[in-house]
Amino acid sequence: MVLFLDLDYFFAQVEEVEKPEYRDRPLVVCVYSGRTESSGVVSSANYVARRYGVKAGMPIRLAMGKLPSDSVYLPVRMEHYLKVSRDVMDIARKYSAKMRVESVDEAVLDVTEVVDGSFDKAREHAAKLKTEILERKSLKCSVGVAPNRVLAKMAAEAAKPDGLKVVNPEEVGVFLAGQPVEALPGVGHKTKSLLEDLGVRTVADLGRLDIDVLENVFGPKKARYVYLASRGLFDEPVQERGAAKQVSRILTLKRNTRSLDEVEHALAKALTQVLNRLSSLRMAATRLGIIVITSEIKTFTKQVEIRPGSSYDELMRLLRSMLQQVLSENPSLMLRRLGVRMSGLLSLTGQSTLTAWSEHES
Ligand code: TTP
Ligand code: MG
Ligand code: MG
Repeated sequence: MVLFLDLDYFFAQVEEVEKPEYRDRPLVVCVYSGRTESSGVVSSANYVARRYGVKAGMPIRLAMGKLPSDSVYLPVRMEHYLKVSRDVMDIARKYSAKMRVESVDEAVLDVTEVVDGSFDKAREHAAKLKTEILERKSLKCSVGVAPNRVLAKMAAEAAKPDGLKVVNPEEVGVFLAGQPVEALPGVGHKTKSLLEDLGVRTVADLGRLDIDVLENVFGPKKARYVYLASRGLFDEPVQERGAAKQVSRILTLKRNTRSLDEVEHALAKALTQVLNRLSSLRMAATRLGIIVITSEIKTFTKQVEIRPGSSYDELMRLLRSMLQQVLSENPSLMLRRLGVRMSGLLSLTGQSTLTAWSEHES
């Protein structure tokens, strides 16, 4: 039995909690690229801003066009969010020793043993976790409890904001049937449109397809996943990550490009995920690298030495400059995938944190 935790509008909520004067106004946290005053993308939007159609990944300028004039725009404070994230994860860890930090604001916990397999007890357990996070960090989150990880994540998503949803084994069929395919974790735009070509719109439609049909379109690995997940059967154990020598994340771009502006969001997202992983491992890196995979599936990499605990902005600057170098050395290269790798890892023991490092060193 799995409990899935996801903080609500995480970065924006942290800002809202710490700056109560902004409460009830549309608030967006932005990754500014520095190119012009308003170039960059939205990283997180509170629910008031979302009512105007603003969401993560949107260019800041587009968001400004949608939002009223009293809206609040704040720059990301990544080190701070990572610290808050660690505090939340430390609270969550008390609710099961079998826990995995999935992202800066998500954790999965196998709670089977802690609640003796009882979904009623699991609901109480989850409610306690929500209360403790609210009391100690003033943060709201949404929690899903279900027989496996995929279902628990979907339950948490369905419970947003500030919700708690338990899907017990008898309810799985009904819960899944009503959902659109894109509610399944791992089903993005591309998968969704391939499924549409097969006449599939809902998870229930998907649950009627044979695995061979899926294999023809997606290959065996993804086919197996969507086949099982749509039936509520995809299951894998929750495991803590082992010792890491390097941490990397590679993302596929929406389309092939040479434009730095167009890849800014992917770069920021990959860096965020890498920093979050390092932070949850309590590690700091001494090398930063960029991984470029071209439209012809050639790979180029570059790396630089960094000061452990370098700021997010500094790291973004270095990544942009390495990318610029790769582009100017290869004038005909088109970017297809982009990745960030941090290596030369040092363990941050005891109470020291990334923030403590950077404060100490600067
Ligand atoms: P999410 O959990 O996807 O989003 P959220 O917490 O802002 O909103 P929700 O209530 O729907 O959970 O992501 C967690 C944080 O990761 C988010 O606050 C900011 C960051 N992030 C980005 O920087 N860019 C992105 O495209 C996304 C999706 C998230
Ligand atoms: Mg969230
Ligand atoms: Mg999340």
